Amino acid sequence: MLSAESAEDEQLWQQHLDSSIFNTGPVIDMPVPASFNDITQDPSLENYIGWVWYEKEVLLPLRWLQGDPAPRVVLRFGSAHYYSVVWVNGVQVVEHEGGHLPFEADISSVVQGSPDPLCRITVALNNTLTPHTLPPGSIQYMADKSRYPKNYFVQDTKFDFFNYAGIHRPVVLYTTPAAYIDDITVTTTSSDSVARVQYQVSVVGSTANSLSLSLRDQEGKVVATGDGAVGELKVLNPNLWWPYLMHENPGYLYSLEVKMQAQVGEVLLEDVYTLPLGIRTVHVTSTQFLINGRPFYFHGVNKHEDADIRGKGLDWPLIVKDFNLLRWLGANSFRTSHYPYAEEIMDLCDAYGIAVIDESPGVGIKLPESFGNKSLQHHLAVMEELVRRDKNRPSVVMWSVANEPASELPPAAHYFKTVIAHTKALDPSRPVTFVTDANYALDRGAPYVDVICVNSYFSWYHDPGHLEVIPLQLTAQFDNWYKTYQKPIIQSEYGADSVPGLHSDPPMMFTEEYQQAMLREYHSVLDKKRKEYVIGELIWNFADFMTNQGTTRVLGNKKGIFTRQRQPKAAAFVLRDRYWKIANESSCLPPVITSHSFYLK
Ligand code: GCB
Repeated sequence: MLSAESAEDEQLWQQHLDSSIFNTGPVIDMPVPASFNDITQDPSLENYIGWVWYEKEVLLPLRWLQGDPAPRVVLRFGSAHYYSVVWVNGVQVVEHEGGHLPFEADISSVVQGSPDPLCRITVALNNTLTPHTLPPGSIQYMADKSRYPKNYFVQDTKFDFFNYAGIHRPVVLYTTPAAYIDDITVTTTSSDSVARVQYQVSVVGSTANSLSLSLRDQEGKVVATGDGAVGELKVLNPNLWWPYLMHENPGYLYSLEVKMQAQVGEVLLEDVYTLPLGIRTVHVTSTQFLINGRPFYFHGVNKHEDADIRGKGLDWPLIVKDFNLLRWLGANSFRTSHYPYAEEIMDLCDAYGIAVIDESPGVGIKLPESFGNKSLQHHLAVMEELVRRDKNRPSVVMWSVANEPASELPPAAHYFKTVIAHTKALDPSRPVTFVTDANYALDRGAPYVDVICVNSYFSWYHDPGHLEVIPLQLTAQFDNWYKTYQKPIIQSEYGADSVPGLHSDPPMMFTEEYQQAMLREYHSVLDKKRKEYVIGELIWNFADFMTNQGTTRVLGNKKGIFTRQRQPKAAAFVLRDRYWKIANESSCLPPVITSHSFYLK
């Protein structure tokens, strides 16, 4: 990887493309996937803002380059932060705005033109955020020469996590036939003894094609078949997809095998795609969230993609550890605060039955310019990418379009009305929310959402140190929102920082005891309100995470109930007792099971 001074340096750009970047300047080894920030000892790379370049040479199998018709060769990025331009053998193949979501390029014409199987992939990434990106940001130039060096600038953002950048998720090369299955959409409905799976398949590269579908259960038995691009499969006595702790066999997934045959010239092409499929329904009433017709209470967490060294880079051991911790905790859900998580994480949510509130990267939308048409159009495009990626996932039970925007600004009403309506049009099968700060008494997004998600930090940012105000203030918060909108409410964030190993009794801020005491105060109110219209509680945060440096952050945000290295703080045990207790009360499993034996089962 090599960093360039500025995008204007066209000569340098051309040199990077004409031959390997090894010929153009100093280059360092950079792992993929990973954030580049914490890989070296160089503080200027840690806080680097601007262009970085990656290069990789690969040898393609010869059979990818030949044939009549030759296969379609695709280069796919799981995500890269934030603005990416990609070249293959010096030819630009794709550009993409925004991190957290995949993008790909058909590179067939580039690689098949040359007899040489060597393929040089060059990527230029820029992590600069503007008022129109998601998340938004702005560059502040410090012109005062008596206080700052020449050309000094900082990236200003209004969100509370370190702005890691790099190629964060796997990059793969794959092939399809020249005619291929481009997209599948499924939705499911069910009654007690029969489920219906509506499907829609789109094929690219041929109009003369036939499609056949078969649905297999976990034993491999075919339980329904269909054909054509649009249709319905009927499943008798279905095994429904249930969230973790709501059923003894949560996360039941069928496999939908879609087979396409297409005549292209003289050749019959075949493409097969297998989609994991969960059968479940989601409904919202004025007081409840129903999964498969049963009331569902979110007892879960907010997370971040964040870890030592790799930053936001995908890390399988960490992912699996986190799911083990979630299940240890008795958590049945999480919110992908504050951006879409890796597909690998979402796959495990589907398989383990962890319900997900799938959040867009609409975090820190605070500047007035960020509510204009340019930003709005980008937000709509990002929702399209997110829905296209995650629409078939049973674990995704709700979309969240944003976190704590400055919704007190007048243009916020039109902005969020449009984003929410667009999301509902893209996916009428799921509720949509928008996460608000409890202080925004006048919330311009709330009239359009299905569920109110509210964040509050009583006794922390407000009345710091005064745990005794929580019952009154939290009760008022719930009553006010419910009275105004008559919609179910999730406490989508609450929390307190604790530095592991710091103790005091009586509890004082930043100690483990204070974090525990704050939880207990919140829980006493939540226990009353969950009998009425509160449908969930998500702790802020699952684990400590890195932020920008600041006077309120001690090596990052310490509101985790686990440390950044995934060791439990005292609060984790409070939450664990509570979540197992709630699970045992509300589950359809026999009520005799105690939390511990339930866990060991
Ligand atoms: C919030 C934000 C979250 C922060 C958290 C905090 O309201 O949604 O991103 O990290 O508060 O700890 O300040």
